[in-house]
Amino acid sequence: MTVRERYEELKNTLNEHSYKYYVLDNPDITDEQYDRLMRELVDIEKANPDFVTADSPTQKVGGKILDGFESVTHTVLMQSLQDAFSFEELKEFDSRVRGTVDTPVYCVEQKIDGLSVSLEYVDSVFVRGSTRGDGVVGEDVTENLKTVKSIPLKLREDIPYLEVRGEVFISKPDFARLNQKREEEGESTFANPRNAAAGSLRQLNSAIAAKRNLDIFVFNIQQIQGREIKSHLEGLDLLRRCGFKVISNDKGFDTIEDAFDEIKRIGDIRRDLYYDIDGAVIKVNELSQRDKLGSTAKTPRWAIAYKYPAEKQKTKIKDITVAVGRTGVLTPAADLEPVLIAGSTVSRATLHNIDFIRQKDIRIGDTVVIQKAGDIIPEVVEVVVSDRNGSEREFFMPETCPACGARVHREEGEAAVRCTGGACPAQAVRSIIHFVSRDAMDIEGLGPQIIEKLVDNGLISSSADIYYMDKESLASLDKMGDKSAENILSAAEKSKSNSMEKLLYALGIRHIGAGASKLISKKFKDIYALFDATKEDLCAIGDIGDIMAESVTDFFAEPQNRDFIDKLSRAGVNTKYIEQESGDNRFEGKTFVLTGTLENYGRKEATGIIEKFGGKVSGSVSGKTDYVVAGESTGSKLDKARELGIPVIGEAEFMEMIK
Ligand code: 0OX
Repeated sequence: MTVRERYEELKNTLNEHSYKYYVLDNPDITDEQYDRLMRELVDIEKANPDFVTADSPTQKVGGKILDGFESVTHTVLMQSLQDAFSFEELKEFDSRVRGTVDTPVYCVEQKIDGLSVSLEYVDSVFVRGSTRGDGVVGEDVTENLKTVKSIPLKLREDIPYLEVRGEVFISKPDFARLNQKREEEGESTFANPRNAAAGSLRQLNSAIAAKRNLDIFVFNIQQIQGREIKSHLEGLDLLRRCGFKVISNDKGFDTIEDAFDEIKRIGDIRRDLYYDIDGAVIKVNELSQRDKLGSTAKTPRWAIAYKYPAEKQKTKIKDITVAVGRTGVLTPAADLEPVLIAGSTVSRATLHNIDFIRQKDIRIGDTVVIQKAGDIIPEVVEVVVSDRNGSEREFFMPETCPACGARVHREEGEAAVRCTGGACPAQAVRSIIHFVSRDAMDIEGLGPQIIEKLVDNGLISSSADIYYMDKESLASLDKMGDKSAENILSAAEKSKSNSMEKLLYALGIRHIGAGASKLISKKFKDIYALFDATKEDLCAIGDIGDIMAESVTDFFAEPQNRDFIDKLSRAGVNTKYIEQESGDNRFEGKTFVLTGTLENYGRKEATGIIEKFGGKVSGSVSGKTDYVVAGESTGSKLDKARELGIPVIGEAEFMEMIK
C-alpha cells in the first residue's frame, strides 16, 4: 500500500469512527485505538502537507486565529418562531392552519436551547457556516464550526448544494465543567449553556472553540440542489443519511391534541436530557402545505414553539459563606434551606460575587426564588422582599482570606475579590505549579501530579517548602524512585541561583508576567528593594502601568509575603538580579504587532524571538507600532496599519530581519 492509499484509508476509518462516536453515540473502538490512528494520520500529514483535504479529521482541532468575523447574507431567511405558552394558543394556531390547508399532519420536535446556525455544503464538502444574526445577516463562523465533532466536513451522500439549519449547544455536563473552571480562575461564568455556546462560537481562535465541546442538532433543509424533498420528515431522513446528528422526530400527528400529548411527553423527559431544551416546536410536515401557509414578517405560519415554564422554588438563605478557589478568588455562596427543584435537592447556590449580591439586594435570612441555570446550577433569581421581617442581615465580603488570613484585594472594574497571600493553602497547588514552571524557577521533574501529591500528603504547603524537602520523604511518594527524587532536588538546588526576574515572575503576582518581571528586576536589582518600592517608583520604569504597580506594592505590603521571601532567602535562593552579558538587541525600542497566521512560527514563538532581540509585541496597532508582521488571512489590524502608514512586513521579510 502506498502512503497515499494508507492516508486515504486512515482518513476514512477515522471519519467513520468519529461519525459512530459523535453522531450515532455508538463507538466501536476505544479512545486509545482512535488516538493511535490519529497520530499516524498526523505524521503522514506532517510529511506530506499536500495530502491534506478539507475533510481530514485533523481539521477538527482548530487553530486558525481571525481578526474578526465576515458578514454572511442568508439567501434563505433564517426565520424565528412564534411562541405559545398554553394549549389554548396551540388550538388557535391549529384553527389558523386549518383555515388555509386541509388535513395538516403535524411534527413535534424538541426546541434545543442553543444558537441557530446555517451550514453550507458544495459538492458534499462543508464550505461555510454562519450564525443566524438578525435572520438576514449573520457572521461567518466556519472555522469554529469546523471544530464541532458532530458536523460532517463531508456528507455521506453526493449532493451538489445543501444549506442546512441547526442548533449549536453545549451539553449540561460540559457547561458545568466549563463554568467551574472559569469560576476557579476568577473569570466570569456563563449564565446558561446557551450563552456558553454563543461565547464559544464567537471565539476568534478556533482552538479555543474546539476545546468547548460544542455539539449540534440539525432540523431543517434551507436549500438543496439535486434532490426533491416533499416533507419535513423526508428531509430529516436525508439529513440523517448525510451524516448529521438530527433532532429526534419521526412521527406525524393528525390532531393538535395528539401533538400536545407529545409536547407533554417531551416535557416529562426534558430534565433527563443531556442538553437544554426551552420548549417543543410544532411544524406542518408537508412542504407544499407550508408554501400555502407562508410567513408573516419574521415567523412562518406553519410552525409554533411551545415554551415550558422554568421550574422555580422559594426557599430561605440560612447563611452566606465564602470559599477560596485555586486562583485565590473569593466566591460567596448561599446556604439554603433544602428544597426540591428540577428533580434534586438543592441546599447551596452560588452568589458569584459581591456585585451580584448587591444588585439583587440579597441578605442573610432572605426568602429567595431559585431556579437551575441551564437546568443544573442552582441560582438565586430574586428576593421575595414582601417576606422580610426586619431580621435579615446585609452581607459583607471578608477583609482577609478565610483560608490564609492575608488581606484581600479587589481591583477597580473587576467583580472578583482575590486573596493576596503568596502562600495561601487554597492556592497552593496552582501557585506551586506556576513557581516551578519553565519561565519561572524552572524546576524540572516537579510536575503537577507530584505537586498535588506533595500538598495532599502535607509534605509541602507553599513553594518555599520545596527547598526544605528531604530525599527520603520525596522518594516515599507513590511511584517515585530514589533517582527521580534526586533529580528533582538537584533541579531545585540549581534554581537557587536563578536571576531575580525568574523569582519575581515565580511569585505569581497578578498582572506581572515574565516581561514585566524582567523590566522591574533590571531596575530594582534585588527582590528586597521592592519591599519599600512605591507605585511611583515602579511606574517610573515605563511600560509598568498603574494596575501592575499597585499589584506589586500590594503584594510586598503583605507581611505573609515578606515572610515567604525570607523563607526562600534563608533556604539559599538568590534574590538579586544577575546581569546578562550584552546580547543582540537589534529590536531595542521597537514595537511589533503580529496578525494572521504565520506559516513557520506560532504566535508565542514569534513573540519570544522579538523579545529575545529586545523588542516588544503589542496586541493592537497604534501610533506607537513600528512594524506589523502579517501572515495569512489577516483583517482589521492590517487596515489600521495602512491607515496609520505603519510598515507591514510579510513572513519572508520577518525571517530576514531575525536571521
Ligand atoms: C430549535 C429549533 C429552532 C425552521 C423555520 C423557523 C424556525 N431551536 O430546536 N427552529 C426550528 O425551526 C425553524 N426548529 C427547531 N427545532
